[in-house]
Amino acid sequence: MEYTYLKIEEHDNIAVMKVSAPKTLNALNTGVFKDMDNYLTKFDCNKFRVLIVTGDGEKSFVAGADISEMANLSMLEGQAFGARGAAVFRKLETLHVPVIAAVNGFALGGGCELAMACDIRICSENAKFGQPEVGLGIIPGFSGTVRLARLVGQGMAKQLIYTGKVIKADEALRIGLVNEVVPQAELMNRAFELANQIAVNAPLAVKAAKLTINEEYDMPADEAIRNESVIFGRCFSTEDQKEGMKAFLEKRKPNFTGK
Ligand code: CO8
Repeated sequence: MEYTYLKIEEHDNIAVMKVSAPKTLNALNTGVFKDMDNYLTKFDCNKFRVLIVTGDGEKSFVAGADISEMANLSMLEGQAFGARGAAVFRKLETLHVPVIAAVNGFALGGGCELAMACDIRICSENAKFGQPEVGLGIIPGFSGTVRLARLVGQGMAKQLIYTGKVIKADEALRIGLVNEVVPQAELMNRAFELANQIAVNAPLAVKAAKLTINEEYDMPADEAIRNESVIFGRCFSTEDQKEGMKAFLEKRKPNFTGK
């Protein structure tokens, strides 16, 4: 399928989804969401074990929602636009394989929200993060108020959202918004290195770990602990569990098939 606003690369079992809207520093418009939704809907989680999300070019990951598209929205249109973006980001967050954001520049507003919907965030030294929405008369609308507070704590999230301040990569690392900062030239190599470290593991176990961690976030501790036991038990019905443990005992590398 051809996409207007995405560049897709597929390497063996790792896929790369690059947001590409060069005239607006990869800002998120209706077309970007349509392309993302289509790609994620048809994404083959049996074939690919990791998805990497990045932005086209060296300057910007995603510079937010497209301000020219939002400028004249009515209240109901604003709600619909926010809900559309939030639904696509939720689809990414709940995709059955891990998603790595390789943040290669500006990650502002909807760009920061896109990165936060990914499982793991790494960034280049020139990356900048922020939720500048209140300076435009709106609030984060693609679940930024939800995910930023969960990632960095309410106090820091409130400070960032109320001030709209843009922070550099080292500050994003300090507050836990990103896991690693690397030189720009190394960013995609590092993303692939991480993706490969994930891809060698049992795909059903990785998927189960992702869904379990996501699900348990909102559960009371006792329920979460019970939930983990049930999903842990289910792993013993997979061929990959048999293969993983057999390979260990036979002192060889496992050959996981995702069954
Ligand atoms: N939307 C539309 N166009 C944009 C955007 C954007 N978010 N960001 C950049 N552009 C355009 C610029 O207008 C410019 O276009 P042109 O060449 O036609 O003038 C081009 O991209 C290049 O940008 P600049 O010349 O401004 O480049 P600089 O290097 O000088 O500055 C910045 C880069 C700092 C990233 C600057 O462009 C900027 O501040 N951009 C806006 C960042 C921002 O405020 N993002 C948040 C938007 S709000 C949001 O994301 C809300 C999400 C929730 C929505 C809920 C729905 C209701």
